[in-house]
Amino acid sequence: MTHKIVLVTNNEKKCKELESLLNNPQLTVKRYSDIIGKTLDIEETGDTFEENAIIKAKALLAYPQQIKNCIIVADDSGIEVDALNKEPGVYSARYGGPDLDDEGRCQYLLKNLGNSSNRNARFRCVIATIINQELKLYTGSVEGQIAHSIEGEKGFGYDPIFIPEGYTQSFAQLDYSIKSSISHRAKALEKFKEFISPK
Ligand code: ITT
Repeated sequence: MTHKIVLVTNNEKKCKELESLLNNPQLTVKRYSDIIGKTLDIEETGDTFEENAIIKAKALLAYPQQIKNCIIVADDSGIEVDALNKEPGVYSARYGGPDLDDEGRCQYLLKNLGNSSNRNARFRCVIATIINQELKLYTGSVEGQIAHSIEGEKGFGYDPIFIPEGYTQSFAQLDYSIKSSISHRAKALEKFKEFISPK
């Protein structure tokens, strides 16, 4: 059976990753803005990735005609740094204020971490799906270390300062096939794909 999936995100690079990870002949993947004809400014008021993923997914329920027979998929994700009391966490997209871009947020995190010898960190992802009004959550995480400087140009967000466990280079340096097999998002989506299209 072919499923029609609607992705709820305004982050172009995250959207591309989701599309690539969901690449499967049984899935038709659409962007929510193409389905409802506009973008939404969804306020992420939750204290957890779970709450924010649910807020994003539920925002589309206001468009019942357009989303008829679709599976809604929303992603809330971020990076937790142990020596920064697990910050920025759910505030990853807003870390350091609204004027910073991805590179600025990486620099800000590196400055706050300083020369700390504890550089343990992890990316977390919660995928919220709604199928026929039924909400489900899928989680994934990947452990690693914060680099001492920005390294590499691939990916997005905090990829240039995150070195996944078992590697010596950042997600922004490593071949994308590595991130797409071990990332927080890949792990969460794997569970979702297994649910809708069991092998
Ligand atoms: P949407 O809410 O519209 O999906 P967003 O960018 O605001 O887009 P989040 O609220 O989930 O998304 O914030 C996640 C932030 O965490 C994102 O902006 C990145 O900076 C970071 N992040 C999440 N996944 C990442 C990844 O795979 N690689 C690098 N950084 C990531």
